[in-house]
Amino acid sequence: MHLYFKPGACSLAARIVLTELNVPFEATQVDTKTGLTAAGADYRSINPRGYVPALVLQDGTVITENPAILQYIADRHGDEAQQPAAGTLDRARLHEALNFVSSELHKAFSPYFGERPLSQTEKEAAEAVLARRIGDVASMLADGRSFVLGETYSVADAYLFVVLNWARFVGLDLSRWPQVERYVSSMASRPAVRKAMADEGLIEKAAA
Ligand SMILES: N[C@@H](CCC(=O)N[C@@H](CS)C(=O)NCC(=O)O)C(=O)O
Repeated sequence: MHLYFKPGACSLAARIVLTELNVPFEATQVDTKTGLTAAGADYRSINPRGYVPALVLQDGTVITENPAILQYIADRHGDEAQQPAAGTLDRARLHEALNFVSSELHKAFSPYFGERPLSQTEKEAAEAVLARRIGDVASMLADGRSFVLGETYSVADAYLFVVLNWARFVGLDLSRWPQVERYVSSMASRPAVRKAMADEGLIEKAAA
């Protein structure tokens, strides 16, 4: 498998899942601004939409879109705990969470990652939307659950963690939502998460 990524971007979720499941993979960094891979190849010939992640299978088949990539990896390499069986309520909950992260939470960060810095008014508007969505995460975690599905780690946690972790890059203090702050710091301490982040140069590599 081959993962196309940008350090710290949403593609980190797939790297976390591949690392958690000990799936061998190669990774190539993409500059989404120039549309070139680290080797100078045209990334749009892999994902015509130009954004990361893209997962390329052994036979050259390309999968894009985080929820599809994460579920594919877990279906092929995970156990039923990480990826509940199709038709179960837990599987519906997993879809619910992946779709929420993808279409609501992830997109609430989009204004911060545009071509130019936000004006004060735009910043306040973006922060109001983002705060509402992080509040939704806080409500989901309010019963004390450790993970999206309860006490069982799933691929939705990898994606949720990666997106929530952007809060510190945009200067949003998560201490307003103590359960969310606890969730992020607990996820950040998982060995696979640490390794994946170190492999993208986001944190120091652990001493061997
Ligand atoms: N719907 C896509 C969104 C992917 C996405 O937003 N990727 C961002 C990084 S988190 C990106 O590559 N942005 C660069 C660009 O759009 O040019 C998915 O879920 O995979």
